Amino acid sequence: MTTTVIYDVKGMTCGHCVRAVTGELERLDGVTTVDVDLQTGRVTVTSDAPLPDEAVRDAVDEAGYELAS
Ligand SMILES: [Cu+2]
Repeated sequence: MTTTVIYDVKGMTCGHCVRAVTGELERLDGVTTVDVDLQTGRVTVTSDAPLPDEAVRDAVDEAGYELAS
């Protein structure tokens, strides 16, 4: 079942940040697309199955940013 969730990521300021976050999230099992809106910090992640919150949080952390809320 395809799932789309929008996350708020703090601290992204440029295209490099976008690529870092996108790259880490794309490595998660089942993720098909990652779309980052730099202006708003909104990250839209589509996956084949629901993603564990913890996995998403760790991936964003790994990229060097922070998941809001
Ligand atoms: Cu940057």
